[in-house]
Amino acid sequence: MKQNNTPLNDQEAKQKDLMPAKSDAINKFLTTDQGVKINDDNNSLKAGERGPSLLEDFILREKITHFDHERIPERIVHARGSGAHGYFEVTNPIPQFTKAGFFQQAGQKTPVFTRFSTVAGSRGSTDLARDVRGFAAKFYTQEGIYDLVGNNIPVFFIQDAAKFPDLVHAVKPEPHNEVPQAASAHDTFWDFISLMPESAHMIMWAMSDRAIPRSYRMMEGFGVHTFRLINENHESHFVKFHWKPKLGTHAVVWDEAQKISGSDPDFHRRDLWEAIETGNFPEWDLGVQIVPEADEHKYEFDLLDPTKIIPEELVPVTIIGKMVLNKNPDNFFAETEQIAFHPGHVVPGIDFTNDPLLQGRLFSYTDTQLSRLGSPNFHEIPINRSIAPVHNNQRDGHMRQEINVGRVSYSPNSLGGGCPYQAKIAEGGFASFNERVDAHKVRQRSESFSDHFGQAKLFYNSQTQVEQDHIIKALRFELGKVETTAIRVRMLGILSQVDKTLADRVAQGLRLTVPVAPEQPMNHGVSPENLGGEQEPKTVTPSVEFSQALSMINNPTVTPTIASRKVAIVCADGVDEQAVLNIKMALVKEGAKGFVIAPYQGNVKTDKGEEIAVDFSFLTCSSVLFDAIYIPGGQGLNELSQDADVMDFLNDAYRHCKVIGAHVDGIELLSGIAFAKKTDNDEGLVIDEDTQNTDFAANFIAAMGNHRIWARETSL
Ligand code: HDD
Repeated sequence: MKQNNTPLNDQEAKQKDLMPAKSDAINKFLTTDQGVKINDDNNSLKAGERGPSLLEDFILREKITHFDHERIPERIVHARGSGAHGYFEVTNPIPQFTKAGFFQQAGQKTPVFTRFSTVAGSRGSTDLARDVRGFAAKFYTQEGIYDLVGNNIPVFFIQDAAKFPDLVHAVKPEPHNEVPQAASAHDTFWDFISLMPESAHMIMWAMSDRAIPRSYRMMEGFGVHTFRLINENHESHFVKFHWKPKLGTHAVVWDEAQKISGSDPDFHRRDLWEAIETGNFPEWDLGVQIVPEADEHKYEFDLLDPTKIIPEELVPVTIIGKMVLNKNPDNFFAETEQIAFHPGHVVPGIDFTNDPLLQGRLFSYTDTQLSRLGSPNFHEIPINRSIAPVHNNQRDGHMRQEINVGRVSYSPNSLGGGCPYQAKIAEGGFASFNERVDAHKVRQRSESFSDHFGQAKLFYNSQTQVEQDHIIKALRFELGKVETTAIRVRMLGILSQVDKTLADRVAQGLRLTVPVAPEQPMNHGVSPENLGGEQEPKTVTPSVEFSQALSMINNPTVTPTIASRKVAIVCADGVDEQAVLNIKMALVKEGAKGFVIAPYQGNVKTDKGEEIAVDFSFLTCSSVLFDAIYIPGGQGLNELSQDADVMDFLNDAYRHCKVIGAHVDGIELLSGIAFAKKTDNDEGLVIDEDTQNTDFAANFIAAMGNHRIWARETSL
């Protein structure tokens, strides 16, 4: 700001190298919350310039009071997250299954806000924790708010909401010392899991690379529970929802995830933000698996059991629409933090099943919004407002925004002409599916929920060798951090019921022996003698033994693309200028971007005596933040070969199976890295014979399209 407190004009801002700020305060006076213009925001009101501050200073008091109350309780789970605005567009209407208005016509668009999250960590925790990712979409439909509050994993740890507080207490930092943050690798989590065989299927997913995504934009999403679709004839079909990312489903590797957590804990948040700012709008197809009501009992698993998937081999996924996220929030707190999701926010045409996990959620989410947002009026916060008109007799309460007029706030009434009045079903009134329920009141789990290992096996068997190795390593890591040997052993007992070799290989890493007879208690944390209404666990052989869709590597669902991927161009003074320009241009054409990395910030001098701006130095970034590396030729290579940071940079990129493009002279540089001797026949090492070699960029880009060179791992 200038001395006289007037804003900088564009010219002055440019001279000062300032980005023009996006703000609703441009050319506006600073005021108090009551709209009074402030003349001095830097000095409190004092009795004399060296005297005490005066209580009378309403400006100071207002500012500090507001500041003191800036935080609201973070979400008890899913505290860490990021979101964006966009739209959902119908591509394949399904009126035969649902009367929901926003699924009726091809081309029809509905605004959405979608928030992605981790589960266990606090609001400020790292994005790259090994964890399930939340995938929650709010649809602002013409018939009211619809929330699809799912995860990036299609099953859950537990079958009944009664166990949710226990699960969350177990995974959160331990209560005595609040350690560890955003990590399941500790005793209380594995103690609980080892006593809950129903979590075996979910554990396979959570220990797989699904739990360390490359980007929110490269994750699948799932509604998890079986829901119902209801059509105009009040007929019900069961439905499972799937989000399929346009960019494919990709992950990082665990060593990389841990290093990203240090280099850029905001990696996923930044990635989503930057992609949208640069016009690389993330996109997902929405798919449904539909099961007719008559087929409710057709499968060897129960549709109401949230620890089970419906294999795509049994019921294919039909794509019905797409979601595009094309606008970042203007204000993180107002939108991303205050958004209130609820699986109970449904519109006519969508309904619940009796999944006992879902039923518990239907209570929990309103309750949690009351505690987080502090008032039953949370629906009036702009990000939560329905675009369908809201009229009812709910009144008052903390922070009420609506000024309801008139004297009538009750029903039935005659003074208000009976308004607002109920809508008939034909007028769009919501009516629950009239499922027949005729039963005893019991605390019991259905016998059909008792197979805990069949689908865990299916998942494990559907993984490629590399993916199975990653699951084994993850389990060795997690159980290796567990201090109590009895918990490790009990967990090996669980794993042995999924797959003997899996259990043996985990055990080898822990120097333990897999117990011959897995320890009981074995069902829902209840010992056999206390089973009461519980059912003994049983193992069912799945009708599908291998499912292509469950593997990320086996299942390249999309045409390979490098759009929005980042390439580090490793440079130093004397670098081949033409090579840098060539690769940058080739990457831009594919929607990707090259970044110049050098031993120093500022610029590098090229072989032609020009200067190229440096994006990051080896100090301010590391190769885990990039998808691929390019080493151009030139004099700079000598300097680079002397630098230990450069060697670490390349070593990591190589170990993390990233594509490395190098000028022939740059290969020398690679001879310094640990695994260089293994580089023969490596499809991820793309050699640039000379700067005129036009094939190089095409080959480099084609190799990058495969995401990672997994063959390197099996040969390490
Ligand atoms: Fe939950 C938040 C997803 C089971 C209770 N949950 C929350 C969010 C997601 C999920 C994505 C974050 C929404 C956002 O971005 O604001 N939760 C799930 C899934 C579950 C699940 C897919 C199982 C299939 N959750 C679950 C159970 C309970 C809860 C069984 C309680 C009985 N979940 C909550 C909550 C949260 C929440 C305490 C915390 C903050 C919030 O709701 O708004 O109510």
